Amino acid sequence: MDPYAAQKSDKFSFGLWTVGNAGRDPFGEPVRAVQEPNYLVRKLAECGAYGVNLHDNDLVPFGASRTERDRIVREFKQTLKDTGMVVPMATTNLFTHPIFKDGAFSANDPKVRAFALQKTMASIDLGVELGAKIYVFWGGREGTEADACRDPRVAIQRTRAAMDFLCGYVKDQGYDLKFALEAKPNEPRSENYFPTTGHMLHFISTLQHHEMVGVNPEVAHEVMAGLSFVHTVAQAMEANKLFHIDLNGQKIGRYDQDLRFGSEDIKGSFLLVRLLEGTCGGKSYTGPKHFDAHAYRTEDESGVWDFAKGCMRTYKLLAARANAFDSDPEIKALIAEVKDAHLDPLLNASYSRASAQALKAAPIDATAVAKRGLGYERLDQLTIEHIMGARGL
Ligand code: DIG
Ligand code: MN
Ligand code: MN
Repeated sequence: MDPYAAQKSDKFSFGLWTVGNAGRDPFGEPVRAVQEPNYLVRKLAECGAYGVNLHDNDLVPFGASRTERDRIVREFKQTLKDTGMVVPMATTNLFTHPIFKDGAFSANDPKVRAFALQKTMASIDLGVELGAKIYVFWGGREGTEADACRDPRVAIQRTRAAMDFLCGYVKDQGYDLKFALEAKPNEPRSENYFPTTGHMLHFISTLQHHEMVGVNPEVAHEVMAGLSFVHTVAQAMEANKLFHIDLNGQKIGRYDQDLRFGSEDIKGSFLLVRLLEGTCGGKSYTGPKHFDAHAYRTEDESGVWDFAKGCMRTYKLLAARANAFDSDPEIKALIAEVKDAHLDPLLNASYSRASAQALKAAPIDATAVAKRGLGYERLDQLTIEHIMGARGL
């Protein structure tokens, strides 16, 4: 039995649009057949996946009648039942139809903003009907080219109004659903509002129902912004706002590549899995591990399933190495908390005049402290050796 084969208990999920990606890009036509959603679900189940995510129109074509929509949903529910797959997350496609060419919630035309709310409410109904507990908002076209087209503050206010309204809708419907906001710095718009997860974390704090809203950080999107994805996720976890996550690979300084997880920046991927699995101490992430990625355009259908299995297998390989890493006595010694019996009580207590006086008077020999080596070269060399299998497993 392959110890790194995916199991449902791993909670790996894929969007229909990921393994269903037909290979179209801005410079070329599709290279693969468009697969039917029920077929994709069955194949994902065979690969050991736990869940499948979807935009409304990944399953129900834009403009479908209610009867057609209900037939499609009925068949899809049967496939979920037959395969034991679940729908952990749903989202709205607010970027393909030309009506969204100037954005959705932040668009200048009130008809567009109203249509976006209408479409999102129907899509939330669909997601809840399929069992989704998380609802993602990726503002793909919420942005600008001609930046004078609207005051960015108005875009923020319109988005806040939409979020507050939709949270109100979820509460009014009595849905057990949380929102997860996904940031991206640009593409397809020249500049996107709320470009990073950090911007989203602040924005959430300004919402009427902020308690039901978290983030869905994506590796590629934070890397596009030149940021550390591990630090992004750590801040979201520390704020108890990591409601979902989009895992993939990305080379820095390029368009949104949505590559197979772990195929780029193996050390960053290792440190991310270590953080999510909690082997480094602290709370682990227990939500669905979603791969928002797709196979290279060079691949046929068998390459798509190589891609899907590769995402999950790499995650499990890195999780095993993270366990070995944090069980390694030398690592433990290198990263052990530095203790100081006199200063710790002062540093860990909240402010008091006494502690301020004591800190002012504390005898600290700056020259001696500055001479102390931290051992990080050894630590990082051992990190590389664990990742390369030269140490640990
Ligand atoms: C792209 O990174 C976005 C869309 O695919 C979707 O809205 C969201 C959900 O993972 N990610
Ligand atoms: Mn992406
Ligand atoms: Mn994504």
